[in-house]
Amino acid sequence: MSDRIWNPIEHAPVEEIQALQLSRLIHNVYHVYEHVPYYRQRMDEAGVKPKDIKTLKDLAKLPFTYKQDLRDTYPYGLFAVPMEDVVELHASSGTTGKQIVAGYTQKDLDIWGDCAARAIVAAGGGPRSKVHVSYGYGLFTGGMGLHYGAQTLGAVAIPVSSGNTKRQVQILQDFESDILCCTPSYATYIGETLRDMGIRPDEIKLSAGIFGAEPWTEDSRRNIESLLGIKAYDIYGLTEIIGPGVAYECSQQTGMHICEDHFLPEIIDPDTGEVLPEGTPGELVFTCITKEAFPLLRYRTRDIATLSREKCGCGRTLIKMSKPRGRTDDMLIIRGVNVFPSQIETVLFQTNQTSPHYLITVDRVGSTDTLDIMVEMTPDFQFDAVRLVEEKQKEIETALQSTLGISPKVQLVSPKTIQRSEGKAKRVIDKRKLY
Ligand code: DLL
Repeated sequence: MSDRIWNPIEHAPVEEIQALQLSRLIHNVYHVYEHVPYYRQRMDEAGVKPKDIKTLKDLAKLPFTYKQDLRDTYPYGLFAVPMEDVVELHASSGTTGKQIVAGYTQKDLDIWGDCAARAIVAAGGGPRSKVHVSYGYGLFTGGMGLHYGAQTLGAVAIPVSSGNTKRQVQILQDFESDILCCTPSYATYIGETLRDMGIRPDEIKLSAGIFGAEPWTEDSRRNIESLLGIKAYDIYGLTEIIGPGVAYECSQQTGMHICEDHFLPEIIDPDTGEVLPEGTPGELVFTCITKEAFPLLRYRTRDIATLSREKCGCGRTLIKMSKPRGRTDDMLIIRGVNVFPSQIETVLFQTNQTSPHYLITVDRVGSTDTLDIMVEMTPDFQFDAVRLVEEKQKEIETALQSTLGISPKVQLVSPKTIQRSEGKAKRVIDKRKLY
């Protein structure tokens, strides 16, 4: 049986979607060329004019846009409409350098609301839902994005924002919210707080959660589902493209449908820039084909994923992306070996008596990289039995060594030692970058 959908485009034949994409792409390439001097110059340098874009394949002729381009034109240099048409700004801080500023016209906000509404409906929501939004409000796009989604649907948006976790639980109980939106790490924290407060999942009315803004594993999904007694759905997005709702998960929970009627996806080889065939992992690149204020062309996200047009059991025809495996810049290279934090998380979930809370520290001693992992244990773990502690440490080190191909040093710590996150979790300290 097909899922309920919000926008008929979600079920449209692929040819119809592609025809729409082409006409929108052509229109937006002209819009950008005519209104953004920076893009005009880049396209002129690349020897490509708007009239050269005749098919979807011609997209590959356009130059890429990099995060650095956004920094070089900070704050408004890539806006394609006069400031009087901009009605909202958002920004993402990032860890280094200037922040990225994104502008929206009213039409852009309407598109955003529509995309986020699709995500809420895909998670089983509708006009009667009460959507508890614990993503941060402010310049971060998480709060406002899901808020607009809920209101577009005619549902109730509850703008709780993040923080004050006991109060979150109280509001969940009293307001009888049925959909929770926050990062997966905050969902875990809220679930643990519920448990610590002695409240059973069936004592709250939540049925689903829409979690994204950071990578999370299938084990983490199962953990959140059991802590909160809900079905947990993934949602993807980035400030530069629109915010949450670029892609969202359906009942099948096997990847996220991209709102490709607004954002054209490509997968490229991050080293050569070559477009890769469907199913091959590579860097996700997006082109905005309907946005007015800040329409990026071929934006390099640095997220690693795959695309698939395989028929989806939910009935949607929109192309799917896999869960991003993490950003190319999240990948740690330790002693020449590529390591993603999610690989460490998977091992910890497979080990008894460990919690999903960990902190990775990478450093360099002499010319050798070191990898230290602090792992929080569950309350039933007996720290006073020295032999048990040593055995457990060894067990985790061996499992990590066989998964990662390098040997880490593991330190076990007692419950609640590692700071919980109310937004995007910070699980890695790379001291090598500080030297
Ligand atoms: O994180 C937008 C967002 C808010 C998405 C709420 C989903 C929910 P930024 O702060 O600009 O925007 O960060 C964007 O976060 O390039 C990915 O690396 C990562 N990311 C976002 N969603 C997911 C996800 C928001 N579902 C960056 N899985 C992106 C893995 C994600 N990584």
